[in-house]
Amino acid sequence: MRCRIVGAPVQDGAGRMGCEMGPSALRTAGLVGAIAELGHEVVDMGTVERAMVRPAVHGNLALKALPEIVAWTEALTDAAYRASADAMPIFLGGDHSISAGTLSGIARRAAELGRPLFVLWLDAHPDFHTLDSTTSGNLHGVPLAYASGQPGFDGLFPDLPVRVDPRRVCAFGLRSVDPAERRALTAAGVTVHDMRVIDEHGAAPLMRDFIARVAAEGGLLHVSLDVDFLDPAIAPAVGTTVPGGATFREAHLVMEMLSDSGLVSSLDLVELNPFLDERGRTATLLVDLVASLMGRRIMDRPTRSF
Ligand code: B3U
Ligand code: MN
Ligand code: MN
Repeated sequence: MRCRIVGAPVQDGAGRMGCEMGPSALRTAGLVGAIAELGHEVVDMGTVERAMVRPAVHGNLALKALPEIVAWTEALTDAAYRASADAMPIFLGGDHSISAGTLSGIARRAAELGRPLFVLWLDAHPDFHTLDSTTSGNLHGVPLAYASGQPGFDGLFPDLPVRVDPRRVCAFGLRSVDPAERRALTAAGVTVHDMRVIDEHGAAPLMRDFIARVAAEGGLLHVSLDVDFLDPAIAPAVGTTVPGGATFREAHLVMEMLSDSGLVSSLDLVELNPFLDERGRTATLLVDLVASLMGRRIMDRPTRSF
């Protein structure tokens, strides 16, 4: 596999500062080496620069840093489209607002390749607010709604070249969903495997079904991994901790199953706030999860052969 590392040091979409340091922490934790060690070709493409900021106004006065996030989305859409030309891009956030751009660029690429794009959204939150429905005003709460063509972004966010079909999105690990998001997720047809569902059925059968669906349609799969998908006890370096997250073993299993599938074509690593970390343990865990996704195994065989 060919990988491209793309730094996206965005922090204006989160409620507190620090995600800007995410790409540095992931590099310091050895991301590039961990991927190369598994036999992949990996090139660190460096850091995306924000586009020029233009004034942007919206009636929702709670919105924070709208012109900045619009400018980042513009730059990241372009970067994601280019980086996905002949390789698997790994985007280092940065808060989750980066996915407005990464998804939009990847969706354009998938459409050009004539492949349906599926999205696995690993997160405590669905990030399915519109500019009108968000009450916190933090724009890391809107990227999935924007990229899947929900209304109200027109004329402010960049025009979407191609939208992500929300019926091909699986939100996995949710446990903090606002009422407006709940309604919109259902109306849009997003598959929601919230923590209740995961507890009842187990992560493995749910993942197996989703992977089978992607494979059956010959799809590409974009994985968006928010640090708060993980339980805060194992991943403290995030501004929005929500108890009851994925365990170490669940998270690695998800990554290993994705690896076995061979379907993952792009990845976001988002919301790492190194200022809140404990001696780099969250950054290190993320690197280990990426290694599992890229083929690191306990024994030298895929689990599915048993
Ligand atoms: N839904 C809330 C909380 C939130 C969303 N994403 C994160 N937090 N990381 C909001 O602010 O929109
Ligand atoms: Mn998120
Ligand atoms: Mn989250």
